[in-house]
Amino acid sequence: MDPLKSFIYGALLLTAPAFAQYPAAERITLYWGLSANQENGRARWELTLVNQDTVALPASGWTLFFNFMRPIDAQSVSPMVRLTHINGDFYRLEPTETFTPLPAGARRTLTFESLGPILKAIDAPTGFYFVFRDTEGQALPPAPVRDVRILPFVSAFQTQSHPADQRPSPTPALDYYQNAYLHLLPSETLIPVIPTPYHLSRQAGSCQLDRATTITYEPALAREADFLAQALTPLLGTRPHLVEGGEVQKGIRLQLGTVRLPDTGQQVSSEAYHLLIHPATGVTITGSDPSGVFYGIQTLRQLIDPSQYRQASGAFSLPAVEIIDAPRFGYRGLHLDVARNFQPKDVVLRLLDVMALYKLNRFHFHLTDDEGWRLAIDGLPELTEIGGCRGHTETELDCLIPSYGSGPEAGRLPGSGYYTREDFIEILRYATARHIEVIPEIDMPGHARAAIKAMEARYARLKAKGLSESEAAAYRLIDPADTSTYRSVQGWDDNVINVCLPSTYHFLEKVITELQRLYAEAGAPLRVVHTGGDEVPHGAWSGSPACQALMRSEGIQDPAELQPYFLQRFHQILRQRGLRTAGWEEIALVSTEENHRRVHRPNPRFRNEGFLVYAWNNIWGSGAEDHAYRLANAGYDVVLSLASNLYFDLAYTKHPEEAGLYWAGFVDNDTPYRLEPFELFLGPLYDWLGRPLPPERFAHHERLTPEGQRHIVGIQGQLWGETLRTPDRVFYMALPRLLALAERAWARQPEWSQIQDSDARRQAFEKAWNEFANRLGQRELPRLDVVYPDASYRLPPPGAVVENGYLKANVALPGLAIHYTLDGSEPTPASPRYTTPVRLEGHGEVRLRTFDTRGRGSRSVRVVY
Ligand code: TNX
Repeated sequence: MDPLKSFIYGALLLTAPAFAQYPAAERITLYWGLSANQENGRARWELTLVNQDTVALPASGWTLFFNFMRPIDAQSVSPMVRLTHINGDFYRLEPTETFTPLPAGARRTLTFESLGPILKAIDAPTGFYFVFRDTEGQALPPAPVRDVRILPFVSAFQTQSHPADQRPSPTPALDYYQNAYLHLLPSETLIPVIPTPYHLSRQAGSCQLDRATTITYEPALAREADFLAQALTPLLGTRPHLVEGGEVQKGIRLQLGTVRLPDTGQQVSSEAYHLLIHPATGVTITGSDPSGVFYGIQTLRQLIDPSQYRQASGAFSLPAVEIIDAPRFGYRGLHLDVARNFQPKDVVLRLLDVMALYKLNRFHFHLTDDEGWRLAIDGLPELTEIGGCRGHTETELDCLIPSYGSGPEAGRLPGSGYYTREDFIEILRYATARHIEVIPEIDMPGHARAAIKAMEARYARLKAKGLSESEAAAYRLIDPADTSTYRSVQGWDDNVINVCLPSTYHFLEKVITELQRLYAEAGAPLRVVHTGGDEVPHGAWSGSPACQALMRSEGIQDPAELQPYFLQRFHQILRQRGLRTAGWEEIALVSTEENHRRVHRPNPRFRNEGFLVYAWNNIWGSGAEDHAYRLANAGYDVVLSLASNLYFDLAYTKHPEEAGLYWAGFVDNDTPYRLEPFELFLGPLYDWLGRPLPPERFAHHERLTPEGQRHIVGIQGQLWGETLRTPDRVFYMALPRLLALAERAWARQPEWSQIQDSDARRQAFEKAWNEFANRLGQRELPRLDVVYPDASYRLPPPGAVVENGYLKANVALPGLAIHYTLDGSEPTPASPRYTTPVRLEGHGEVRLRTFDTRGRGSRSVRVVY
């Protein structure tokens, strides 16, 4: 060897130990598969590491991080690795002494047991990444594992959570028979508007609008006129002419005036409208107020047949009708959690568009939680710089740890992200122009980890800069001497703010002040602040010297009493500023022991404080099904946010590939529609496992009193964010369920809910739902295709059977197209369209998918014959 070469070689040898050899993370494949749902309520699963690289995965020097939404029993894990729960849903896996190197090309399977059954691919662990260490023990940059494969759910145990689980998993045949009562209705028989107007009468003829159309409006309606002009522009190919005041010959007229309901003659002073479309006089919208005019405009938009958008002829026609309309409930809400996964501003704006189209008027903006703080607050930059960021971190002084598969790379969607002041003001203005009130939620004292960590980072930064203890700790949210231990529902052991510190209230005042500034700058009304208040883990504050001192001075016996103490102070801060206090049901409940059972009762303490209470936790079979009624009967204003019918983060169905959670059951398109706010106990009733619940089980449940009825102020759909990893997923979960929510929130109490006989009621329900499902399939979903094409709603897969040599297929929303193939290929819109039974010869396989008018397809289903 020549001297130079041997020198280089020697130098390499000397430095080589610092570069331990590891396979590239991109060349490691992980397989995850469910092995069993055990009778003891645990799930068993396997993780297989396949080393596709040419170097072995060594026996030490590496850590594999991942997220998993349930507790894992560390003792159950294969002994060659050690599993540690870090916090929340974040875990670490390291080799033990018994781990032998995994050679190039080899695979190794590890087994795990976690609490709770697993039914879906979406339950698989996510966000895997390696941290390798060099021989000095220095961590190398984190290396994400990109190739993670979920083994298909094919066995019966994988679709059954428990031997008692009665709920069937969807198959093409099951869907076919479940859809059997639905059928395509002639389009001209459908009610042309969602939600159903209070009164609609069709008149003869139609009204033509074209490029010469003028919109005349009263000065107070300039914003509504502008909204209408924008909505009509794509149809006319030009912006219609706007005229303030004055008389017009033909066109659209917007005005304020008295609106009376036709049957009772009752005058409605807010959100009501009268829409008259007349062949001779054109369109007149009279609103009780600008909101009423706005809703008249939205109805007008829906009267335009979606096919007219595609013609783009510069003109369109409207059927002659008279509509007199007013909402049943004043609160018609949608909630969006942007903390668990962040949703960019454009997604929020589009959701607001869709809400407005269907006359929803409250946007409950869940801006903060354990896993993120998403709103910039002037003067507290750490809240978003650290609280709005997730990534690999040892200290959490720079970023929060990963959650929900957000991975090691800080600053990336959807784990990281926040709204700047400008973004938020734009959202507020956009909502206000659509008559939507934005209710901000600052979730406290639990679900507050992002704020806590951000304020700890602030404290550390200011201390390091040499500021005094009191200056540095001015906004601190924890008592550093607190020895309490607890575990929250989502697995956190440090997510509760300390309610005994002056700095906590200082922080609150600061945040509320900044919120008020933002709203004022946007010209948006801030009337209600949602304080969260949900799921405070037992054990919090018990080991805090600051709390012990406060309890002594306030005469508080039990640390659990500190939550109402905090609420009282939060409420005071809000009241002083003229703001209303809202919160999840926990803010108005106390738990007591009755007949050896823990029960929750309305807390008399706050009943006259004007709280707005969101009732949510109503798992059927839990005994808590009447919390909403108890609260309303006790005098609390209640928004029905019930998980069983209105949690849009729950999966539509039990199919393993249908994404979403399912802790309170499944929420299909008709589930929100079935919810009659005044009749929660209409049978037949089933528990969350699908087992029939006899009426005796509800003998002691409270029924809604006439007084209680007045306290049901409305209903709301919830989009919790744990699984909302992309904008498409947000719309998939929101739509079309949001339209059924809107129907229940706005339309009159449905007739079927007032029928006593259960068979007759079922028949009436099926008739009503069939009509509504036709409206979705034939009118509203095709409208979304052209008006808001990015609002990619879920398409239900077809039901199908082969019987007596014929293929028969149907769909849950009549009007959607079904296309099929017989050659094993994936159906496309170019494949034959199914309209009537198809004769099949011999044996083979049919594949079918539902399509929208844009050519977007559903999950494909397969029938073998
Ligand atoms: C319960 S509802 C929660 C949320 C979760 C949701 C998931 C409520 C007040 N708390 O933190 O995201 O379930 O469905």
